[in-house]
Amino acid sequence: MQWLSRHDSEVAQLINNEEARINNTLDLIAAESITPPSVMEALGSIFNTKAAEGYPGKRFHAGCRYADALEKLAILRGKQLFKAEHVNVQAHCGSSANLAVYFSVLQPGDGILSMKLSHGGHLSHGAAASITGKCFRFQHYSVDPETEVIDYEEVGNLAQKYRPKMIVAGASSYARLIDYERLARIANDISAYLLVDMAHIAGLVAAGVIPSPVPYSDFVTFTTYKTLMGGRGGVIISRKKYAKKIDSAVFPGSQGTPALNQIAAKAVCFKLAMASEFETLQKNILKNAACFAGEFAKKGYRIVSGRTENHLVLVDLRPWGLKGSRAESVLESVGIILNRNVIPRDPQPPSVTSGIRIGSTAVTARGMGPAEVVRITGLIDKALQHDHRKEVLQEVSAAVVGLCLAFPVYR
Ligand code: DSN
Repeated sequence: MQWLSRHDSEVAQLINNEEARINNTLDLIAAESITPPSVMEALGSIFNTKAAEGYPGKRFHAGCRYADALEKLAILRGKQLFKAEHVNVQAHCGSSANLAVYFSVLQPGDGILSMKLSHGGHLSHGAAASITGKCFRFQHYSVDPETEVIDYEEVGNLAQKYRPKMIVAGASSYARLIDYERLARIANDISAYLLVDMAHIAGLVAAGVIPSPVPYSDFVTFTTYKTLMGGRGGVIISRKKYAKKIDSAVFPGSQGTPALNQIAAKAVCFKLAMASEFETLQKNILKNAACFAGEFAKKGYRIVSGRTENHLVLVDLRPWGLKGSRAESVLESVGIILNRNVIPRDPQPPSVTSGIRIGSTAVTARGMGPAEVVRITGLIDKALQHDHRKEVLQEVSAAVVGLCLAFPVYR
């Protein structure tokens, strides 16, 4: 940061502080990962300068020779990686990607069926507070009260009852695989579109370690910074027949000039995801998540839906009489960073919650394996069970620092 430290020492200091925080804490936030340095170089590159409204070969600004080549490269790699017919790399984030999909083929006021936010869905799947919920008429499906797995029968019944124009699958706190084939059949029966938001699991899908929604879906959206481990940004995949509608819904429909630095980062991220090391990493993310679930269960916590099949574990703290908000703050005080999370049919409000969400991506990327997962779960349990004993919390903090030193973020 040779320029920044000279021009703005305050911001430079905050960046240094954040780097130290990341190095010295354990990141278990399921929506985070470790951004590769090559991706950060692309994000901070000269492509920040370029205005390039439009698409390669059809821009509203001159000087787009390299911008065009870059965007074409990102699209090509995205298509190869996900075996996609059409890819739009201009969406700024996951929510803008979803908004563009809704507006590409629907009219304001049309019906959409998606997963309930409190059962694992996402704000941009029609929450009342989101613009998506204000523009379209959403109905929501749930998870089964017993199994806590998506109630596909309910999805079918709601689809027949409300005849939505689109069904949305994908979630931000759902630990099980989704039966895309079944959802596609339900959508097909009512001539609805199927959108799968695979933001959380895009890396696992890219590596082929869990099934891909692409063959079954009209549209697939994702972000590049969760399990895919790129920088921040959104991507839309669609069947070729919707390519024009998707591109127009992004630009000029809902965005202006694309962020070419982000597009450069997406191209790098797609290339990194094609490497064999990435597949190994994603397999280890799955193994570590399964290990977290097993360890928490052994210690008497309840695992929502009984297990995990992806990178995250939703832990019900009620068997120990604990609340998510308290757990989140106690754990942050000892250097373990995660988020409180509502569990299905949670008696507590989102500001409190009965659960925590554990993601295995960042610790796996640091090189940690099952032995460290066992250790981390033990430390979490110790901190939560003795949250008023200063000396115990100090002991846990010291152990966290030891683990962080042994597994540096950037080796
Ligand atoms: N979707 C939010 C989450 O899952 O935490 C942030 O990306």
